[in-house]
Amino acid sequence: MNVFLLKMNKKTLGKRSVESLTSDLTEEQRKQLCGLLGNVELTLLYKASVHGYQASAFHQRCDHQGPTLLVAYNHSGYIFGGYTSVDYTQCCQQITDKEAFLFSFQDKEPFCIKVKSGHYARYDDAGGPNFGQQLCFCYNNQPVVYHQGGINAFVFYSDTLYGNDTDLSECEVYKVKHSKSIKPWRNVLWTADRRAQLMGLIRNHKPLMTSVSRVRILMIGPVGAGKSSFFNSINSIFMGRITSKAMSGSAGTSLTTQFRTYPVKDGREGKPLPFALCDTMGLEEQTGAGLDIEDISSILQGHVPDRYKFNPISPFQLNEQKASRPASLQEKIHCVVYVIDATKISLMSDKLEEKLASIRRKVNSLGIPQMVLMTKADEACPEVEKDLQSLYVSSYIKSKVRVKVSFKTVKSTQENGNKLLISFIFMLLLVACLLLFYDQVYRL
Ligand SMILES: Nc1nc2c(ncn2[C@@H]2O[C@H](COP(=O)(O)OP(=O)(O)OP(=O)(O)O)[C@@H](O)[C@H]2O)c(=O)[nH]1
Ligand SMILES: [Mg+2]
Repeated sequence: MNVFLLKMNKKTLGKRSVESLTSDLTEEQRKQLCGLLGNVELTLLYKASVHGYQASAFHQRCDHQGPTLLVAYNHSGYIFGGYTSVDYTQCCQQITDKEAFLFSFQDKEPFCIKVKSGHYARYDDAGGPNFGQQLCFCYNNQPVVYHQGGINAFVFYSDTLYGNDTDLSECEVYKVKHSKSIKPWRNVLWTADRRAQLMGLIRNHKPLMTSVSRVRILMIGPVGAGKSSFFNSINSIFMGRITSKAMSGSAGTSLTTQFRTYPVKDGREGKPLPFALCDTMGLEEQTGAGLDIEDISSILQGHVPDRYKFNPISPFQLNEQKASRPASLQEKIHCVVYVIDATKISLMSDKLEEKLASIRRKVNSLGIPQMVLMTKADEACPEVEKDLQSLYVSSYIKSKVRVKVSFKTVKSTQENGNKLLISFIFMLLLVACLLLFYDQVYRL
């Protein structure tokens, strides 16, 4: 394992100042964890294998240190823990901390579970560190983690968080220092002028081929990834008010059961814009469930009519009359967008990845341009949730932008209309612009 050295803080650690502690995190893992926190530096304060698993050893090094990140390791290869922005002081009180979160990863990138309201994020006493009094590290001064019910400040399952393996091989606590100089990894001009300019570009866009009056953009993605919400967001922007024409929400299986082609108008009485978003049923990992690959093939070739009800057991059948004539260029799909939930990227099953790969092969074979739209960046990264404009500053989000096809980040709307902030309107426009210009990059 690659290791890196972190110097102990001389002032706070008194006699032990000559010692240097070695973190068990690889450089890559450290970067990923820093990404969850924005632009920060981590300094290792406490390492249980060196200082002992006793609560007193933990408090001696970690009290009054400001924000800290606890990182635990178990024998099943899970690296998990939590962040708190509030000092440990042994005040014997419940701690409210809206910024607290739990995280976990095993090989892939970390996922993050934010505290529900912030209340009861920790109980601060002379015992070992705990989150919500639900997840207690170094419980009873032993190398174990203990999960107890009761206060549900965090919603998590012990199998996904640490594979139900309660024995710790290490426990570390880092001081988290927020750095002021933040350099974005993508430059975006967050101004109203720029937004108006982008909207103008969309309104005046002319597809390259005269036989095509509007670009048909197909959204494909796992159940609940945010396909329908993305359309609602784009539609809301141009209608100038919150709309929820496409049904969206959370359910075990796809809420969208019909193929829908949604044209977008420039305001209530406005003229149709030169694009339409096509919404599909969500993908599921099992065969015979969710959107079928054969259905996608028929959609791409322009055979599937609007409002066709998907049947995962029996894919779309073209009637003989229609089969005899190929669909026109206007009816075909001109661009495919894979809608992927940022919070689930690292949890995506191999089967679902395989399904996506075979869809990509099909889309490639038809020469249709494709891109990935990453949703729920706010849920994936606490920094982005606090301030959407930090999207292109977040190294965590950057680490997710690594797919082979062009990967564009976006925050789409939630049912809660008042969250339609100027900043994410801006991002949606940016993405919409990119989608529209694909047909100029690749001929239709
Ligand atoms: N926080 C957050 N929530 C989102 C975002 N995009 C979508 N959601 C929420 O995610 C849930 C699922 O969104 P949908 O738009 O219904 O997802 P879908 O891909 O159409 O799902 P199916 O049709 O069921 O396959 C809804 O509750 C949305 O409000 C986002 O960017 N951030
Ligand atoms: Mg949907």
